[in-house]
Amino acid sequence: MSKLCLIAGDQLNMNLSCLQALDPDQDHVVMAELSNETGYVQHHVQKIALIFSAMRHFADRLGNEGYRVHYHSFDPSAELRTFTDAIKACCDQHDIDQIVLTRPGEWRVLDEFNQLEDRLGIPVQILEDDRFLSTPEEFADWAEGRKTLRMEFFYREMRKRTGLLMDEDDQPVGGQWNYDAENRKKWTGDPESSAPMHFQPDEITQQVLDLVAEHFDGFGELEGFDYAVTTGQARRALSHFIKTALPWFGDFQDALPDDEDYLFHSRISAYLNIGLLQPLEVCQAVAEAWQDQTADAEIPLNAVEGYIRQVLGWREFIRGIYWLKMPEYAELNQFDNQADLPDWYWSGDTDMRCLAKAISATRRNAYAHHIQRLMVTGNFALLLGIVPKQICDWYLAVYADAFDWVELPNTLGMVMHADGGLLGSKPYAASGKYIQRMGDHCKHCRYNVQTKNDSDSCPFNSLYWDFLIRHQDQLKDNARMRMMYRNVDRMSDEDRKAVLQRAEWIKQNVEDL
Ligand code: DLZ
Repeated sequence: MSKLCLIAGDQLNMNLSCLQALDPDQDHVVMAELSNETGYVQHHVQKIALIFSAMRHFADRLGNEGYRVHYHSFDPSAELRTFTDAIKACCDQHDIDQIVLTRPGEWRVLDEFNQLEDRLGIPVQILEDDRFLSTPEEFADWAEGRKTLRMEFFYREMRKRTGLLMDEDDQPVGGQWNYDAENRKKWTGDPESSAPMHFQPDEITQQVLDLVAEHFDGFGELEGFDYAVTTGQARRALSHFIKTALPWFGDFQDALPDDEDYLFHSRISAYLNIGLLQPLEVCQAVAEAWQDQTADAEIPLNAVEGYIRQVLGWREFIRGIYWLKMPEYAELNQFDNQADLPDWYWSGDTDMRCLAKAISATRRNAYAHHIQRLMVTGNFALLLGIVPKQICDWYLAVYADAFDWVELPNTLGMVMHADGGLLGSKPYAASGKYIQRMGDHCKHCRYNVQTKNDSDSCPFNSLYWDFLIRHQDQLKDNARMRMMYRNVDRMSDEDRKAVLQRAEWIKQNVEDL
């Protein structure tokens, strides 16, 4: 009699709770490359390659450490398509008396796991995913009785709980919890940008790249794949980021330069989200580098705090919201959006320079940084009024780090404000002026960012006013929107009419922008 555990493609960590519950000498591990998982959205081909290669490397490591691993390589014609099929195949061949799983990253999969016991007639235990620093239950306790859920307060609790960036009197180091106000500088080329560490594909990765090229023709470019695929490599990528980019990460975190894919961003999120790195080790490495000043230049506190806030605060907060509110959360559509996702979100074929650049970088790298996601592709989707499900599926597909628990609240809540403000206190709606302020896309764009009603006006501009006017009833009493609505009130009737007309034209001709 023995146990079986299944390790999904985003659970690749030796400390995973279900692995800890196994006796390697007699129990079984199942891993499977599955058409059901490659097919629920049109994943970026590099995302599939990353997951398959990291899974294969992880399975090898488990094998070397004495585990009995049953690994199913991708076969498009295989009857084995789902997690349930893979588990059942192992149960049919071995005398399994218990199935042990770790909470998956998606409600859909948890639902599948919850049905296993009835389907297979074998007891199933679902353990907490302790790669995270807080559990859904702890988050629910924290959220209980609060009128609004704000990341900042949750983050402070997490700082206290972990002791990260806290002084000996249990106060935040430097006297402030949050240094975000210092993190909004425009970048003009100095200091030189730093690229994330590249990894040359090894034999396993090359086999995966060949397989993906043969069987998948979805979104993005496979050429240039250079992700880390093992924990060892991911740790080197983290050290490289700390040494070469962390000192400037904070200052230029929101910058939007025209020709930089990464600037000082780390590209660590994919490694965290598939399990190659653990959030605590990332935060501790960053905090220690600041304490010991081990980078190429002085690491300021705003950079360190900003980075740790993303991992310890935002990432955990987002996951808490996901498990607190699913499955109803996925259906929310506060603004009753009806517009379809323009086709050029897939091709990048638009004259709007900021969007074309963000999408072409996404096609090349399966990555865009957070301001491209929030204020460029996201902002346009919000202003245009794209159906939340369509834009959420797009984000889930195109980024290597996108899994439902992280992508859905970020897109539906933060980007689209479709949860009515549960997650963010106001919609992140902005005109082209914001994009102009943060970078130099507008200089190279055929649209004029200075105007809003002309035939060559930046589409963000008229759509921005149109968005404010359309949703006035819902948003005008929001304290953080008052200034915007004062500007709406100041508009002449003529101006208002012209802006709405131009916005309507844009909506009718969105595929041709
Ligand atoms: C995203 C993904 C893909 C593309 N392929 C697989 C796969 O073949 N096998 C697997 O175990 N996991 C894969 N994943 C990750 C799963 O979709 C992910 O585990 C669930 O969405 C839960 O987060």
